[in-house]
Amino acid sequence: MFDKAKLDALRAKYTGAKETEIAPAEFRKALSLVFGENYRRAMPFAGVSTLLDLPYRPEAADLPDFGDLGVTNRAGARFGPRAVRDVERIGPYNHALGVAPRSECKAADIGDVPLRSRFSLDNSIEDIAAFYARIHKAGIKPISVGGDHSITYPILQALGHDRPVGLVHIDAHCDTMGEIDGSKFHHGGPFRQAVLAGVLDPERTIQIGIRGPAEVFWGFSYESGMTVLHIEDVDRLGIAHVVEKARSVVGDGPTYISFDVDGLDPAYAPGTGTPESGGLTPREAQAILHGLTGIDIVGSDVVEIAPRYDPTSNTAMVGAQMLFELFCLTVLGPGFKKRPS
Ligand SMILES: [Mn+2]
Repeated sequence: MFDKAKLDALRAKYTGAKETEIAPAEFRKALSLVFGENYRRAMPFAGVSTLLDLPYRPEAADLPDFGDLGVTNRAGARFGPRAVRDVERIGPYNHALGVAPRSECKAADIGDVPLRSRFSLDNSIEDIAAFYARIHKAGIKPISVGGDHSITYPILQALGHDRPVGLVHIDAHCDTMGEIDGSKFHHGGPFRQAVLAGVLDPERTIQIGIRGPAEVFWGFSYESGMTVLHIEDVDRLGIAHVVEKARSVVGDGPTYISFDVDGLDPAYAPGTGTPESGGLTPREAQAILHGLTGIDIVGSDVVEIAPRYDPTSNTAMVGAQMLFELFCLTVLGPGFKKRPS
């Protein structure tokens, strides 16, 4: 039978109370983000959509989205950022990592990278590199939404300029191909270009979830010394050992995380340009990311969300969730300068 004294105590505590005052201490920061200064909860369906509901501050550095001139097959990733901005109710608190990242840092949606021409991939690569060079110089750790995977090369050009970075790369594809149709810039080759440019350390690079028929193009991964975990390796090792392997490959140095949604099985993320059956589940991907807490993340991205191939919008939702996980990992990294309170 329900105890009367216990009921009275619950009534005394909860009647007319503000969640921000009575919740367990670890939730209070997150709750104050939810309720704001006036103790009014914002309506998730109202207002202007931004990435992870962050304030929109394009003037802050002039987080980005992009075109999809670099795709080899189905286009549409240019609509990825808009679809991710439309996703509501991700965060603010991450139970697995015990953090509400927005209360640990200054973060904003800084808008889209201004591109000179929608028709020139080469110009766009230069524009992205210049944009991220400014961000990097300002000490900002960018978390980006593509766009197709060709964006990651110019981002790495900027972030790896001073010293090559390490990489945790979740994807169905190694993306270390060479030229196609006379262009070395495309979504199948950013990591070859980044190694050749001296901005990515292949010995500190791990690629996870690899599968599909394009394997014959990825010899560069092996020859340069990258660690390649095919989906069968993930099954064989189990997630805990995948995490252990990833941590030992990237070590303590500066590390970038690149998350292609096609690393996930198309059952969960069909809205992408080059889907491959037999992929990771979102839970496996989250478990891998959660295992990376404490590594020194200098930047990250979620790419290849092409919403038009997914009328359910699940791809954008799972992409936004991964973006949130990356945001949490970023503020839990050793190189992160927490906001003075
Ligand atoms: Mn891919």
